Amino acid sequence: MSDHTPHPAMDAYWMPFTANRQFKKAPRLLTRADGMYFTDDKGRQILDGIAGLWCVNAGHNRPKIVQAIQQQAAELDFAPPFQMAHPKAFELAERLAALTPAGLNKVFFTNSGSESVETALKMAIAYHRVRGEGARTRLIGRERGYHGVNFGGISVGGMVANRKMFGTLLSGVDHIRHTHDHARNAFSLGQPAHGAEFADDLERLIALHDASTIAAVIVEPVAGSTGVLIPPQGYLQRLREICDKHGILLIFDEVITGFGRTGNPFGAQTFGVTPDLMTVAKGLTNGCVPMGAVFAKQGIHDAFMNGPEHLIEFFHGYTYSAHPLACAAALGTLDTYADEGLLTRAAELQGYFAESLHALRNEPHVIDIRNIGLVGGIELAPLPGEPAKRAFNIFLDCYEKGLLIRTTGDTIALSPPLIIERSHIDQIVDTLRGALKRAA
Ligand code: PXG
Ligand code: PLP
Repeated sequence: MSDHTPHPAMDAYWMPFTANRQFKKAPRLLTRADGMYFTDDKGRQILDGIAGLWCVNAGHNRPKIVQAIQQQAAELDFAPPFQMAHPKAFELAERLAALTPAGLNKVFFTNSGSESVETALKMAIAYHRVRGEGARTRLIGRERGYHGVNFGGISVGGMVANRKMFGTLLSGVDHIRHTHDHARNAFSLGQPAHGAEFADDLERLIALHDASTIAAVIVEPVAGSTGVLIPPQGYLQRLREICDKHGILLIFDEVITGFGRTGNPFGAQTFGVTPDLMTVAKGLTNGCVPMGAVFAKQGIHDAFMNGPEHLIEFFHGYTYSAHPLACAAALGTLDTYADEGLLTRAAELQGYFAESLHALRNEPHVIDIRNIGLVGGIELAPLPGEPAKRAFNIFLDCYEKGLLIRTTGDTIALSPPLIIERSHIDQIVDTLRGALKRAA
């Protein structure tokens, strides 16, 4: 924790989703983390307002997770996951199946949210095929959706910057409209009242393509990366009903909403709608070791278990699926969540969090505030002709003042570790208030 950590050479590292040239002129380097705080290379404490990147749900440097990883590295560093296994993979799958909504009791491991999405999309198409409905190959995403950065994920995703540079993407993909309705829903507390009918847009695509060609619909219960869009009341129920009516699988991408973010273990439970497949990552290991997973309904899994027993049923998997270090980290994480009641803590704090955020509604530039559980979005009017710049300037200002937030376009996103106390919420809101007042 020295205040003179030298800057390393910065030429070689091509940074992901980063303004590389700007960053390297004024680097922001984190060197340690504990609880709710990072320490930067100058020894300053930075309050973590976004759980790292929506993933460190139990806060940083948690003893049970650290010890689990250390012990695992010395005991079994790697075990091949194809035609072989290690005990913790099974233990973790059982523990997870006990947390998921009823019916989602099969667990397939990956190494990230992006890989979970590819896995779920492939499972959906293959499921229909093994049942003799091989014409169901179309995938339906949603405008303003984020499903990671691999080709399947950006194809069903709906963020233009993530798509436009990469050619024609997957064929046979279409999108329902997004759920954002600023005119009717601005400054809603929790779930907006208007917009259940946006789900009916799926009927439009079914009328165009015919249900017999559609494998699955994938949506985030709460759209995170695109600026914290909360599902209107009744919207997810309606989507579920339409999928059921037409034999289409419903996939919830819970990479952000999973592991306590909305006040229950999963968003599916908060919103009372159970998908057929569910993708997770991030909070699964508290961000400590990369890991993702897909939860599948029993019937989806069972549909594959038909041919001769010596044959592989699903031709898919990763070298690092169920990696021992990741399994150990996940078990330590689930223990920590359970010990401290973290998977429902957002439900206890959401009232105070919402009230505190909404108190910013009359500050300069604020045009909307959105919240659910311990996730919040504050949308700003853009600087004329310079979209995203005002929010980015506020991000830089907050960092100077010791607070890490995230911005997407002109929306500020907050998703603090679930160990947060009211005093930290006050610090976040006070820092933001100052930055909004100073902002051009
Ligand atoms: N699905 C969803 C819903 C996500 O939020 C992914 C898939 C991809 O996960 P990986 O582990 O491959 O990154 C995500 C990831 C942001 C931001 O700025 C959000 C994510 C990742 C990076 C930045 O909001 N979410
Ligand atoms: N590329 C090559 C040449 C490989 O041999 C492999 C895996 O064996 C992969 C890519 C995929 O790597 P992973 O299983 O880590 O996703």
